[in-house]
Amino acid sequence: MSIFRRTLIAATAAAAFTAPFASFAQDIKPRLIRFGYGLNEQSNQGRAVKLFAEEVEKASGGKMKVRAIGAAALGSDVQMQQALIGGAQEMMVGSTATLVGITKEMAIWDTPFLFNNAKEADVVLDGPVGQKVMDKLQEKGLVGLVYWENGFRNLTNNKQPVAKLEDLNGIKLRVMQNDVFLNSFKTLGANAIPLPFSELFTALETKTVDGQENPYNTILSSKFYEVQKYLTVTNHVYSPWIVTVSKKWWDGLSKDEQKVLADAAKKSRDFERQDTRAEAAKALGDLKAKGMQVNELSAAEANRMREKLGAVNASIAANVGEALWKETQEAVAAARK
Ligand code: TK8
Repeated sequence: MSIFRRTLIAATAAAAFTAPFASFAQDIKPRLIRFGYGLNEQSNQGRAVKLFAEEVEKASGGKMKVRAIGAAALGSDVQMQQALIGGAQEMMVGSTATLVGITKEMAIWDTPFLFNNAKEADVVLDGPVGQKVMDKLQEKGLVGLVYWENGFRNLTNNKQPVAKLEDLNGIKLRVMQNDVFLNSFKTLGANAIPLPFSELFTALETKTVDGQENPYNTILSSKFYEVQKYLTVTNHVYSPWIVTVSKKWWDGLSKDEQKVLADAAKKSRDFERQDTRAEAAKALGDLKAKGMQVNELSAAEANRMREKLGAVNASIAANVGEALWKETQEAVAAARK
C-alpha cells in the first residue's frame, strides 16, 4: 500500500470519528434565512417561528441566521409563496388553504369536519397521507417541512348572533382565497368574499365585510374582538399551517444544512402544537372577557350545517382525485380507532 493511500485511510478514519462530535466538521456555511409569516409576533405563530430561529442558530453554531418577519410584512401568504418559488425569500409558514391554487391536493385539508379532534389531525398529517400531499409541493418549487396547528375554525361577525343556518343569509363573510372555502360558505347562504388575511382586520374595521372565521387563538392575537361582536362555536374545519422552504434555495444547501432546518422544524412543530392547544383552551374565556358574545349551535342546527357542507365533499374529491380522497378517509378512520 502506498504512503499516499495509507495517509488517506487514516485521515478518513479520523474524520469519521470526529465528525459527529465537532460541529466545525459539519458542512455549514453562513446563511441568512428570511422567514415570513402572517400573524403578529405575539401569537402562537410568532412564538413558534421564534423557537425555530433559536433552534437553527444553536444547531448551526450560529452560522445559519433566521430573520423572522411577521404581520405579513413580506406579503400575504400567496405573495410569500410566489417569492419562495422564485427564490426571493427562503422560508415561510402559512395556511395550507392558500396553497390550493398551487397544489390542488392541499384542498383535502379543507374538507369540512374532516377531523373530530387534534389527535386525529396529528396522526393523519404526520402520517403517509400528510407526507404525500406535502411532497406534491416539490414539483411546484416548494419544499414542505412540517404541519403546524392553526386550529379548528369558528365564526365571528358583527351583524347578529348566528344560531341557525338562516342567520348567515346575506352576511358578508371573508373567506380564505380558495374555492372550497368560497363554495362552503356560499352553500351555507353567506355572501362569501375571498380576501388575504393581511387585509382582514381593516376589512372588518371598515365594514367591507361583516364577518370571518378563524381559530380562537387568531381571533385573540389579531384583536378581531375589537371589531367583531358575535362569536359562534362551529368548529367547521381544522386548519393546518405548513412550514415551507424555497426549493431553489433548498437545493443549494448541503445535507447538513438541510438537516439543521428539518430537525428545527420538527422541534418547532411539537412546541407549536402544545402552545396552540394550551392557548386555545383559555382563549374563548379571554374573548368573552373582551366583550364578545359567544353562542353554541344546538345539536340540530350543527347537524343541519354539517349536512349542508357535505355537499362540497364531492367537488373536493373530484379536485384532489378519488384515490387521495379515499386514502384520507381511510387514514382518518384508522386514526379514530
Ligand atoms: C395567516 C393565515 C391565517 C389563515 C387565514 O397568514 O387566512 O384566515 O387562517 O392563519 O394563513
